[in-house]
Amino acid sequence: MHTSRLFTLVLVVQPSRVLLGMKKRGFGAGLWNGFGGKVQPGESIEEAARRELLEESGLTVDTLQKMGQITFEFVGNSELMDVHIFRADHFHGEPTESEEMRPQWFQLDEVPFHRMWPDDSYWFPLVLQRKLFRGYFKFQGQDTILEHSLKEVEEV
Ligand code: 6U4
Repeated sequence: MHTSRLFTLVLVVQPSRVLLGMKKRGFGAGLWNGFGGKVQPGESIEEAARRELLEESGLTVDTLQKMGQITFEFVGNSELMDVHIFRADHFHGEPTESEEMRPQWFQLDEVPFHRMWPDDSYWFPLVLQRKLFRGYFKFQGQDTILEHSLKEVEEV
């Protein structure tokens, strides 16, 4: 039996650039990623997304658009990660380094996919095109995708 745990991931996207954070510790350390983490008891997924964005980047947003949901399975780990992915086009504040993340803007044609989770190459373009999606990725370690599926959907 696989149980799953809820996570959030927020991409702040502007017309020519996207904000990513270098994860300094914990899961995915050394990789550029969106901002997010575990949904805590008593908060909604969107509340968690806003909290993690603020904690990790220093930014607040008015509107978060739901873009996708991806289930990750890691061989040898019975807990699935259920990651809810959001996009924000406007923000308040200045990107600020936290204990967990070092934020940096990247031009949209210079997204550092070789230093990101390998699944990002598949779904990141959909976020930029405002396409909604549902996906599944099965990993061996952090580098190898053994199986995956990804489809566009009408509603997340
Ligand atoms: P702690 O340190 O326990 O408070 P927390 O910030 O709650 O951690 P963390 O950092 O473990 O959670 O969250 C993992 C983050 O990594 C989430 O935003 C989801 C994201 N993530 C996990 N697997 C991913 C993958 N394969 N591709 C991707 N993001 C992934 O792009």
